[in-house]
Amino acid sequence: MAIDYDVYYWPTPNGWKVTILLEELGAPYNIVPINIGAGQQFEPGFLKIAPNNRMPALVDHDPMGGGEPISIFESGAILQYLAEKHGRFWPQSPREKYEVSQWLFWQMGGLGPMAGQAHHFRQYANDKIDYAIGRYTDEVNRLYGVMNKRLADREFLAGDYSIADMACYGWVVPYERQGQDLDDFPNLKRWFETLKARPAVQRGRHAGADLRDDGGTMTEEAKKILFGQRATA
Ligand SMILES: N[C@@H](CCC(=O)N[C@@H](CS)C(=O)NCC(=O)O)C(=O)O
Repeated sequence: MAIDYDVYYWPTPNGWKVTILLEELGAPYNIVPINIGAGQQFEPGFLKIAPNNRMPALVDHDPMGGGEPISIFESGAILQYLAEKHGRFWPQSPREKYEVSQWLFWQMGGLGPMAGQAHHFRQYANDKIDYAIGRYTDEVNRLYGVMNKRLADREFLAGDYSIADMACYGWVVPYERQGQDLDDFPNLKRWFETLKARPAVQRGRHAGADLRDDGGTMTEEAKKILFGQRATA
């Protein structure tokens, strides 16, 4: 059977979203490794499909609507595309559709970027700047609180289990690195354990784990590639 999907990927929270969804869908995929610590996100072939030099990106060789292969960057858009194409994990009636969308965008615009900055200032920055560490640790704490309240009277973030849950999960996995304690957020902890127990989530979360041999640390060389990027001509 031909494999429709190429996932341009490195095993990080934004990458896991896509592999978790594909695993949940039972849709076979090829991983095209984009080693961001080695600068592969700047290769011209990749920039053609992902002009923001960030992974993940998806190429669908059997696209919705037919025709030439479709390429998509931005993990939220990839989740929407796959969920819509397969008709799962993103109900399309207006009320339910936008209930999921708002939590998906909340992750894309809030939890992901803030937790990313928390990782940056807490782990990666060579200068440990108290103000920046406090700012992003507090903001992640606030966002965890938002999820915790939301989950007080429901199992999932937006109706049934959906792409909104899949998008958020990977960003809660490294909660300790974000300076958070899940015992402070019992509803969030229960949700986290529910997702963690799903075999597809486990497979997606560990997809391509063998690509990384750095044990989650970052070399000085990788830092030079990843940090201090400016506009190119
Ligand atoms: N909003 C983007 C963010 C993607 C993103 O930040 N990817 C990181 C890894 S998690 C990356 O590719 N970084 C490469 C770089 O900084 O050059 C998405 O969700 O797809």
